[in-house]
Amino acid sequence: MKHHLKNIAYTLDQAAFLAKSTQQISSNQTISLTEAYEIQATSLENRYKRGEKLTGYKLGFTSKAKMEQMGVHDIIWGRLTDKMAIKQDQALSRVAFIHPRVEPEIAFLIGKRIDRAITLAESTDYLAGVAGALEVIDSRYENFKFSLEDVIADNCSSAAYIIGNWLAPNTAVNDLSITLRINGKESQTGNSKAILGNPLESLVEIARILSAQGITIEPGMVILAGAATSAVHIHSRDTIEGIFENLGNVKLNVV
Ligand code: OOG
Ligand code: MG
Repeated sequence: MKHHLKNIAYTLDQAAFLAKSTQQISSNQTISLTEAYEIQATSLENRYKRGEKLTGYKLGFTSKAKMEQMGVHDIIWGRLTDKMAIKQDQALSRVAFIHPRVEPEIAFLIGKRIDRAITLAESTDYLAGVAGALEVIDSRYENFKFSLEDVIADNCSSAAYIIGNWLAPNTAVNDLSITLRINGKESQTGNSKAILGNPLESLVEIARILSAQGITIEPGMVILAGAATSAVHIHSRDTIEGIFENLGNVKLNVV
């Protein structure tokens, strides 16, 4: 790997580790999409060296609301680790992040190894569960501003996630209303069909993208389908609730 790409990977990892923002890559150099994903993979190596384990994958910009909020119009994918996983009843520490935002997500628990492209019809055969979830994103770039390549290199702003109770794999996930409530007040509302027309399409997409690169999705891994609504800034002492029709609620307290 080219030396300058390795340096960017290290800089982004340190920005996340120290919760200190860094300059956009695109403000002074051009990188390709392939290089952006190479930076992401290399940056994650630093986390693995600190003992973190890969727990799954997330998709980004799978809904119009997200694309329009961030001005990026292509599907992206990133990696999740066990350090990002927050257990139910565990609080989120505001100071561990730069300028965190929260968004409601649909989560899939993989039950059967995926090593090829799959169809929508067979997608649920690969699941062990489905759940409502909250994702905390925290761009490592100043002012949360980035190009498509920037955000991919930055592991798609992945920062933390919390998953509600897992339900049976055949539980309906499409056409469900989703509400994000902050401190008891409705902040965002959406519908899960805003995610590629059906959140299960996110599973189809990630299977297609990763299998083409020889990356397998293993049983026990989590897939986040991408938010159906805009993301909202988090402050200390916030109480955040994701309310998912058919899937239940997910609560997160910020300290
Ligand atoms: C990038 C991550 C996008 C989603 O659900 O669309 C994402 C960002 O908005 O900073 O997680
Ligand atoms: Mg997301």
